[in-house]
Amino acid sequence: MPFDPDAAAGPGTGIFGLPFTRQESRVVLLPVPFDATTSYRRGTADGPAAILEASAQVDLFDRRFGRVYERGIFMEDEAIRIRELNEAARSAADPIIEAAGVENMKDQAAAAALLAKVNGACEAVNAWTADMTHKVLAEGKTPGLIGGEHSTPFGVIKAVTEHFGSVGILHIDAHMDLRDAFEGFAWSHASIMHNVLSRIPKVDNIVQVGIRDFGERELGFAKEQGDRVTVFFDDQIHEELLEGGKFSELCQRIVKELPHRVYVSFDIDALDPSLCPHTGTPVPGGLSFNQAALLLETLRQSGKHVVGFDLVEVAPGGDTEWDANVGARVLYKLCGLTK
Ligand SMILES: [Mn+2]
Repeated sequence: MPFDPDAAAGPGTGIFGLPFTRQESRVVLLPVPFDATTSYRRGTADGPAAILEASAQVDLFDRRFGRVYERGIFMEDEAIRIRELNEAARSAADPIIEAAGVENMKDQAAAAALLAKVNGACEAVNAWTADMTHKVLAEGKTPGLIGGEHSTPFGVIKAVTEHFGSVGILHIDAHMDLRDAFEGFAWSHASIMHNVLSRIPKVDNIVQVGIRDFGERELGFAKEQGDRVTVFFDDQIHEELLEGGKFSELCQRIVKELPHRVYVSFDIDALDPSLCPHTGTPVPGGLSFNQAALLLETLRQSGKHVVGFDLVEVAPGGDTEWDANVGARVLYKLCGLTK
């Protein structure tokens, strides 16, 4: 039977109910079920599976993005290796998180051994995602990572810079994620952009949007980076809008800060927490779904080349599939940014 984009998703079909093989697809999604450094509330390791399930409900024609599915979108199976790394890293991380950081632990030798285990697991995840991304890029396809916590896309960002050269990052998040390690974890979810800025010189700049929860040291680090970090704070955005500013103009200003090649890192907690109630570190305020959609569409219309993306921190919870439902719809628009 020919594929009918308006029909209900059939059993055994792929992400968004699509029939495509990897070979037929221009977008390849990598699920990374890893959440070992999440300090407040875990659960994002189950994000990819929940998004896959909820994605069957997404209508394939998007009024803004059109026939996104025509690119072919394929989601890889979860790698058992990542689940194993997560289990090992979680049990090593637990006593550290309980003590609120490695420096508060009584037995410092034991603490150092646990920390080495967690950091080692994170490095293995980074190596795996970089390797997988290089394979996707070598086939001329676009990679999209589905987390998992926000530590997971480091390898993808590294690989896209190795493949394409310099890129800018559109970082949509409630948090700056600029901590120099958090609770001792070098690869913490709260440190992803610190690691990107300090370890990947080919990242030209990061443009952060939706930021509303950060430490003073993070702010200092952002300032030290000069032009390399531009922050559109959530309260500033909303103040401007309350005073009659236009969100469409704001989107233009945001996108203008980015170079031609762009990587998009979308932390679901950038959105209003009513749209992601079970995410790891929810914060009041945030972007509405339509604001996020308009920002992504502005990027698409700019003609810039989106070389890859991630969607992280989506966590299913309770007896509702709401978080994954929202996540799947954001994911579809992210796929719509690609060539
Ligand atoms: Mn984040």
